[in-house]
Amino acid sequence: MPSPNLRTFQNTIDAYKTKLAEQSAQIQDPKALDELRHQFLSRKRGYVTILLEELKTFAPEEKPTAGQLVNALKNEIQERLEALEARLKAPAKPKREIDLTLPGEKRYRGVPHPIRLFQREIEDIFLSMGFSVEDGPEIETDYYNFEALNFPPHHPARDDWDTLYITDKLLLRTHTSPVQIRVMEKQKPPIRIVLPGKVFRRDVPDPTHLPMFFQLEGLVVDEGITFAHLKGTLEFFLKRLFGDKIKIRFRPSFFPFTEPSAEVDIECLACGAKDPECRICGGTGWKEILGSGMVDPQVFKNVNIDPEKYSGWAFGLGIDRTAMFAYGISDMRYFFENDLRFIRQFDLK
Ligand code: 2NL
Repeated sequence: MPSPNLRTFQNTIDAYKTKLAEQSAQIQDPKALDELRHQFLSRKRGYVTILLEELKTFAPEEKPTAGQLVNALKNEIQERLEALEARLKAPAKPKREIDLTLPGEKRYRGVPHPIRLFQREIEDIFLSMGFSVEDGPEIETDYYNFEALNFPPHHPARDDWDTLYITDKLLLRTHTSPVQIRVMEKQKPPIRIVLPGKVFRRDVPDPTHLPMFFQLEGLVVDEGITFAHLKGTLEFFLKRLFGDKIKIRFRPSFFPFTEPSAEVDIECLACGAKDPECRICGGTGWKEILGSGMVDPQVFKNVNIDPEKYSGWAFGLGIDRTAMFAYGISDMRYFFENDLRFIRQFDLK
């Protein structure tokens, strides 16, 4: 049985512990912490010193127990003081007053590239006419890029489509036409497709040429397809893209894979066909927008479509070139300089 003296001693120590916990919770600054330390640990009048004095009043057999009680208290005080000190030293979290009436921080979320936007505009017009959008490889074989399209090996017509060869037989496609061949090999008429994609030519960059650009080709194959379908569809397309009032003309031309062939011009939007010195149309008042024609029977034979039964037409346009004209951009290289001040102007949604 502990003596009444030891029990009182124990109660006093418990009371100090409670006091320590209560006071620690209130400490906000180093000065208050010093006062707390002084109160508990001061050599002269600190609580621990007083308790150690009291030890003398215990009988020898109770002294070790009483001493352990004081030591435990002393350790607890020291631990708490250290923790408080660490807390006060830790950098204070900056208090940020939030003003809910301020407008939010706008995050820049990125926009589709202008060429992609323009490509989608074109795709949407053809999708609305029942065309579908197809895709194919950018590295092609000589067969798909040239031979199947009626360019025999060493034919001078290949000079206009000079490109980068990977091996003798593999090259970077010079047009999206190889995809049309691939589609016609797999899918029999009726065919109504458009194919957008990257194409490559051995060109030195200047305001109107880049060694890589974007092309979009279209192809329609079915029984009874005539030049009238070509003309009507392309006129509808150009009016949707440039407005109902746009003037359009068809000019005879040549492509190895179409016969007859036609180039399509629209009136110059830069000068309204009024400036004889116009830098965009060269004073002609017309701007070439696309090439087109009736698919050459030889191309149909190459993909096992019977040219006696089926006929079709195709067209091709440069997406970047047309976007330059539509948006009034003077240099094609702006598209690929990645200057966000340029890129961001086009996403108006
Ligand atoms: C242009 C001219 C053109 C075609 C592309 C084509 C494809 C097949 C068969 C027949 Cl598989 N034709 N494509 C036809 C005429 C013109 O592109 O100036 N492109 C930028």
